[in-house]
Amino acid sequence: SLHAARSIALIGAPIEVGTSEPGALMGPAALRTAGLVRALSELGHSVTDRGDVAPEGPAGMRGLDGVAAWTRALSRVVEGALDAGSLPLTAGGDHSLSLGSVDGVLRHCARHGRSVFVLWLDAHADFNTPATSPSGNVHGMPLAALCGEPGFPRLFAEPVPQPLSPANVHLFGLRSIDAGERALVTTRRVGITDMRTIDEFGVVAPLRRVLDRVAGQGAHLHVSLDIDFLDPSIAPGVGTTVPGGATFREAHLIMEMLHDSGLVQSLDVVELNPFLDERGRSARVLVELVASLFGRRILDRPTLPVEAAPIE
Ligand code: 6HN
Ligand code: MN
Ligand code: MN
Ligand code: MN
Repeated sequence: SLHAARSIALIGAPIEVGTSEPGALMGPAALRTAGLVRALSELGHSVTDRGDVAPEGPAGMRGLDGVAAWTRALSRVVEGALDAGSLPLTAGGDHSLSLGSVDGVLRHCARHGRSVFVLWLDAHADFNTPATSPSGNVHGMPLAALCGEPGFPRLFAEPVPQPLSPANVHLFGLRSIDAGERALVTTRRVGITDMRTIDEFGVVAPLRRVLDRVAGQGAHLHVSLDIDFLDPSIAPGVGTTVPGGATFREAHLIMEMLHDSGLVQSLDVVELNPFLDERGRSARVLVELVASLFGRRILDRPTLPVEAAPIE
């Protein structure tokens, strides 16, 4: 393949205290059953399954206190994986797990004087605060907390040395946003490619712009893939389906472009709810997409320029 073999640390995060829909805690198990480790190993990567992380402190609490216990544990494991030269792949679990994974990335990168860029593939903005959230569910809030918005109780073990800059967050696939978070992402100047933009321009041009920016900054690229980014017709196993999502082809091409960029240094795969799935379809789609992000391709050659395309 185009890029060197990686050392990948698979980190299970069976967290569902950030959502009101039970079942996401089965996500890591379903991704393993769908062959995640095998798919990545077959591509030549060295994959270490670190098993499931356990929350630090009293478990089982819903809401922000319960999420804080997971955040601390996950941050430590993700930071440790990066320190060891591995690429952390955090498998959820609801999207509140990104508080921990991105916090670990921020701490690692702060020590290396490196900026962090987050690509958020999601139907939602996940930029609510406790004050704006219509549901109170923490999985709708991680980006606001990571960007240092006020109104959160203490979630992180220590204050983040370098909070995430909203200008270094890009929401891709957005099609459902609450009034309060819409105001917030606008004033904070968060980057956004919504579904309308994708309908008008496709995924290639907007994504290339984002990747050029990341490369220009020399930033660490963290990708957070919420399964509801995909259209529910191909991935029904999620509690927060929104019609009009990315097709398999669009998502697949995004993964191939991310791979070819060589920029991705950490990944979350979140919100898979196997209890709501149909015969493992959604878990299998996610494994397909992750394999493409890590170098699976149809032919072992780069895409040819149009004028060089083979003809019968
Ligand atoms: N997710 N905006 C809604 C809320 O409750 O704050 C939905 C959040 C969904 C969160 O999909 O990760
Ligand atoms: Mn590093
Ligand atoms: Mn999300
Ligand atoms: Mn979502």
